[in-house]
Amino acid sequence: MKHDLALLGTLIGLAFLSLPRAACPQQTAEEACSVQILVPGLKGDAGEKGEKGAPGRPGRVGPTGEKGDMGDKGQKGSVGRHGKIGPIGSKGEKGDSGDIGPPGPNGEPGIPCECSQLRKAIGEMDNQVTQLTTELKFIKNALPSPAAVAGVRETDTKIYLLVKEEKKYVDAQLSCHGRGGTLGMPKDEPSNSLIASYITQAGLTRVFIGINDLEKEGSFVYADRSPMQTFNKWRDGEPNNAYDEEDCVEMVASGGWNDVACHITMYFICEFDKESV
Ligand SMILES: [Ca+2]
Ligand SMILES: [Ca+2]
Repeated sequence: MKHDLALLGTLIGLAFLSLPRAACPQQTAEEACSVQILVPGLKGDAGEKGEKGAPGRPGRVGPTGEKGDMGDKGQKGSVGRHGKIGPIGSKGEKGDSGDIGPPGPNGEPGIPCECSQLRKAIGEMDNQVTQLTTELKFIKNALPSPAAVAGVRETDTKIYLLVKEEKKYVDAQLSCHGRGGTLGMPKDEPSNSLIASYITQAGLTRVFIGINDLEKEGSFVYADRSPMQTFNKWRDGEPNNAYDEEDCVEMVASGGWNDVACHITMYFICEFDKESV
């Protein structure tokens, strides 16, 4: 509407200026020309249709729409690649025992023997071993040394036993032999001293030792028949073969030797090799 009014005002102004002054020379301009100015011109013909305009600018972004309905489920995909090997799991519980297997084949036939007698002998030996083991255990635990218990003396190679039974020389030698040894044979100073102290500690004054000249007068040998060497411990004036009957030898508490009659009786010393015990 505003455009239309402005267009109308412009048209009116153009019409007023274009009027010729000669059309009303006798009258004033205001009286003669005001009637004609008020008449509008004829409407022109319609113009040709204009060309199509350029596209308009894009509109503003609209508001977020409502959530649509869930679509249909898609098809199952193909199998994926193998994953990495996982860590080792904890140990499982022990399973149940399996069934008992079938019996094995028969063994080879045994060798015939006097089994009943052997079993009896073995049983007796077992009992003895048990008893000895018990006694030895007691001895080891309760006492300072086996030697002290048994009342013996020992060196690196020998064991000496003082037997407190009064016997003649020959019987004494048999007694020692029955025990696995001989009458004591002092063949050097250490062994002689040991036997002497043994006698002293036992409170004795004399014992038979393994020396004699039974086979040949004046030719003394040891109980193992070995000849006497340079070592000896004869007391002063001995051997004297008194009464022509002294063919055996005693040791007194001091360690000295004296030839005496073989038929008298006294305690005696036995000697054992450790290797043969
Ligand atoms: Ca003699
Ligand atoms: Ca004598």
